[in-house]
This record gives sequence, structure tokens and C-alpha cells, in this order.
Amino acid sequence: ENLTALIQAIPKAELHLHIEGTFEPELIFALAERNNIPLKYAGVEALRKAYEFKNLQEFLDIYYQGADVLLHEQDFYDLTMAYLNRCRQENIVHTELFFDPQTHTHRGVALKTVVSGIQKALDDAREQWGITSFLIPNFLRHLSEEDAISTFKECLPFRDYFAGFGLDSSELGHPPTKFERVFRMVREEGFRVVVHAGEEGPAQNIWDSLNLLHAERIDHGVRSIDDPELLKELAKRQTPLTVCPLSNLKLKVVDDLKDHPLKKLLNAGIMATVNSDDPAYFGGYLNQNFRETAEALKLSKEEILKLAKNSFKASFLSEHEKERWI
Ligand code: ES4
Ligand code: ZN
Repeated sequence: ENLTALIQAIPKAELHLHIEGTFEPELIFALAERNNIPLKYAGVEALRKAYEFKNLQEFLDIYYQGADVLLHEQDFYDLTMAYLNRCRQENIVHTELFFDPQTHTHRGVALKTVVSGIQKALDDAREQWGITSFLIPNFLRHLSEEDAISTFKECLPFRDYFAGFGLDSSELGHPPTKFERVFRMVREEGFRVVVHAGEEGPAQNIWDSLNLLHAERIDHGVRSIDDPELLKELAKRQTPLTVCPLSNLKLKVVDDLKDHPLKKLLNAGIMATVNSDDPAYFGGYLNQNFRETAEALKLSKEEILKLAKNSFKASFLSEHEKERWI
């Protein structure tokens, strides 16, 4: 209860959040109705009941269905604004949001529609509440590298809106080695690089993300716990891991939160952070991730403060902007 108040009160940054993963069933149904799109679920409750996943793929299948009802700029605005309201409630003062361009462009929704809607919400939240943000498009790794390259080129007219690029979706069968060329292009154009790795896939995917894709942050990265050499390297380089405990529980990356490696990662000197990933699907926004993890792992007040501090250190804010929060 003591820690609950602390978690609520401390300013935090969120660095691993898919905006399509904040799509609550109530809003899915509201937008489906507004856009005259039939849904195969009878209602909000039936949809929420479908959120039982045995693995990452089962989640992704239902997550892409939800995204199908997003058509217009206003839809992307409403989705993003709902999340930013959550940020305000939870004292998240800075957020770096992912979105999946291909999920929308492949359905015939223009990239401009997506980016404008999200960006207008981010601008309004900055103006009204002082919440700062960056937007990071992610390439879908189950699609080809050629598709990622053409998507990257489509993104360049909007380049001022993007801090960097990432890689998400199905890790098994789609290793980082598949995307070396596109991330070379990303870096040559001066963008930051983040990569989902070591969620369901092995520690080797983290090595390859660091050495071949030159990732500056690893999204998830929990499988690093299997590789002592990698732990040493991550600690030495202070490469941030954006860890998502409730996501890992819901997708059965861990069987129980008590088995989650977060505390061990911190003890190994790693720059770990706590994040919500896809909160509408995984059963909790950022503060709930902090609360449940703190309880399961018996985190101390100092460890919670450290995790909040790390969220700013690991962010893409300038050193000057970080100082305001650290
Ligand atoms: C994701 Cl948890 C997770 N892993 C990989 N890709 C994703 N996209 C949205 N959530
Ligand atoms: Zn993710």
C-alpha cells in the first residue's frame, strides 16, 4: 500500500508501448460502429474473454483484428488520446510509442492518416499536460525485408515525426539477421534503433540485435538471463532493456511473476526498465506492472526508484531534458 502510493507519485517514462495495444474493447466496439465494420464478437465482454493467449502468436492474431477497425485520422487520434489520458492519470510524463505502419498501409489506410492522427494527439497532450513523447515505427518481422525497406522509404516524408525505428511481431522464425540491410539504411538516415529480441527467442537474438542491427535498446530482452556473457556485456555497455512483466506473464514467457528475471537483471547491473507493452490485452497499464512486479519480486523502495530513474536514462530525451527528471 505504501509502495502503491510511491509508484503512483513518482514521475515515470514509458519506453515500450504499442499504441495499437492500448485499444480497449469498449473503444474497439465504438469505432467499429462509427465505421460500420462488423465484428465477430457479440460484445465487449465476449471480446475481452478472447484475451487468453498461449503464446505471442495467439496474441498477435487477435491484436491485428482489433487494429482492423482503425480507418480515419480521428480513429488514430481517439486511440492515442485515450492512452495519453492514462499517462496523465499514472504520472507518465514522457512516452516513446511504437506503431506498426504495415498493419495499416496493407489494409489501404494511408500512412499520413495514421501519423497525423497519432501526432495531433501527441501535440495536444504536450500542450495541455506537458507530456513529452517520441514516435517509433516498427517493422513487422513476419513480413519480408523488402517490405520493411519499402515501408521505411514511405516513412521518410514524415521523418521529422520519428525518433527511430524498431522491429516487432513474431520473433520465432524471424531472427534479426533477416533485417540487417534495412537497419543499415535506418542508421544511415540518422535514426535511433530499437529491436524486440529475447522475448520468446534465444539470447543469441539479443547478441545479433546488438552486433548486426546496432540496436541501442532491446525491447524485452529477458532471455539474456540464460547467457552470463551477454549479461556482462549488457551491464558493461549499459544497453537498456525495456522489460514488460505483465506481457511476459500473459504470453507465458514466464509461468509466474515470482519467476520473472527483472530483479536478477537489476542485480546484474543492467539498465532495466518497466513497461506495459500492450496494456489493453495484457491486463494492466504501467503502474499495475510496477505494483504486481514489486509485490511478486519483493522489490524495495530503492529498486522501484531505480526503475523509474532508469526509464529516463534509457529514453531518447536529450541529456539536458533527462536531468529534469533524474
Ligand atoms: C508485441 Cl509483446 C509483442 N511482441 C512482439 N511484437 C509485438 N507487437 C505488439 N506487441
Ligand atoms: Zn512489444
